[in-house]
Amino acid sequence: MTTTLPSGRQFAPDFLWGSATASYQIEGAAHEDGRLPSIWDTFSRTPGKVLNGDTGDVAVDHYHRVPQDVAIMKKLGLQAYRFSIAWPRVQPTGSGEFNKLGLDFYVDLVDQLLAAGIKPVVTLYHWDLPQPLEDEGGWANRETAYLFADYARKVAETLGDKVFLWTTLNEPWCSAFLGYASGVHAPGVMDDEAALKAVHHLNLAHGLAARAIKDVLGQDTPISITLNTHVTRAASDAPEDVEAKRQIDTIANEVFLRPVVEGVYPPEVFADTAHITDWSFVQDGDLELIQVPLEVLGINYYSTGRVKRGVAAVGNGEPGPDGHKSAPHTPFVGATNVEFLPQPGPHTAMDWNIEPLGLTELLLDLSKRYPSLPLAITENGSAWYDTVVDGRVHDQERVDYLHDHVEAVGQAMDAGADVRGYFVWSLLDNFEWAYGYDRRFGVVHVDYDTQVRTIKDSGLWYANLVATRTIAPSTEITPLAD
Ligand code: IFM
Repeated sequence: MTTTLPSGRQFAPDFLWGSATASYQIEGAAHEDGRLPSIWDTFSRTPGKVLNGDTGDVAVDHYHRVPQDVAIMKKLGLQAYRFSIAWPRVQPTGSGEFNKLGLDFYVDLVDQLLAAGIKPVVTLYHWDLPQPLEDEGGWANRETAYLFADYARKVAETLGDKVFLWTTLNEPWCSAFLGYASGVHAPGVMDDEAALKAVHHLNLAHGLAARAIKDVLGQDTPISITLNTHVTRAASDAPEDVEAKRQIDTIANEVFLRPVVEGVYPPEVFADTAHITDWSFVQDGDLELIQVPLEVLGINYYSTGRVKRGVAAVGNGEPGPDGHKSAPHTPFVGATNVEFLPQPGPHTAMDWNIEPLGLTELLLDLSKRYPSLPLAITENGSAWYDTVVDGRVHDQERVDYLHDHVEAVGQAMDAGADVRGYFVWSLLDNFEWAYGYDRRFGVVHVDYDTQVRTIKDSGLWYANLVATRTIAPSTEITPLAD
């Protein structure tokens, strides 16, 4: 791949540059200091669920390497670090007692970040639900939303105003539909009604947690949620293809966006899913609780999708709009007879198509719909099969990808989108869920045998972007000063 968009753009000094990770993907120490299993510990141990039988037991050992990893962030010049808190580390069974050692780990991480001049951006839930809660029905059980708010309250009391931005949930679409409909993510359930209940209980959990945090830290406390808002196009202008796209938009985007931002469910979702449920699990007053003013809406963007009206109600095994291959049991619940078409290349190692201007389109669409809601790119990046050669990782494809996507953000801002920051996914190579350690997303390479970290060319290029606020040509890789 080469770049397709121009270089040279300069960003304003108040635009925030960071990187992102998630607890189960990097921490390891799965059985230490009181942490108990999450649904991902269980799922990854279930034969056939994760490539090569990989687990997050050790991951990239971040739990034992915080000083080293914060030093790398400082060397890269990062202004902010988005990480998630492992619920089963701070409240091992998901209810009742909290674990001081688990909480201390995050207090220490936040203190080290602040000492390095890096703003902590906390995500409270990035998919590692305590297993005992799943045993009671997980996100299909309303009680999980209330327990999540208790946990959020405790974390807010513990970390206080040291946190720059609180994000309740990461990509609830994945939690609900990959977890409970297609079953390709933990907990591996395939039950469409459970998935729709999970949607509502995740939305409710967001609202209750946001209110708990504000209750503890004050009404002005900055709150966000991160959505992997899908960019889907209709294969043609034919009404049936346009309707196929509408169905995907509804179940992938609108069921989260509309309650969270507007306090309503899209009416179409009730008709689309009437054969599955009557939505009686939505109780009076829930939508008021879900809608909480957001400081910023977090957007994770990787690729695009294209759909047409098909003949089958199941996925076709091709990459879907967020890049996840559609499973035999579709995660797009209620979008009956919709077929995802293969997207033209280039593709990353995940087989996800690369289309930077899809990001421009998404940001503009959201900012037109919600002009007073600022946006941030909370994840963007690409996976490749990187190798270290003579102490360097020449990941030119990733540099090209970042170059074009950062420029795509700039183009959206030129056209009026209010975008406040960009977080590259990911800081470190890590456990990529059902793909295990096979594909690498980091701008820092990790040798999984020795845990040695090597800043890739993409990390060097990104450090230059952060330092200069200017998009250098992707061929310009400037070494870091020691
Ligand atoms: O690794 C994931 C991350 O946990 C959530 N967003 C997508 C990334 C790449 O698949």
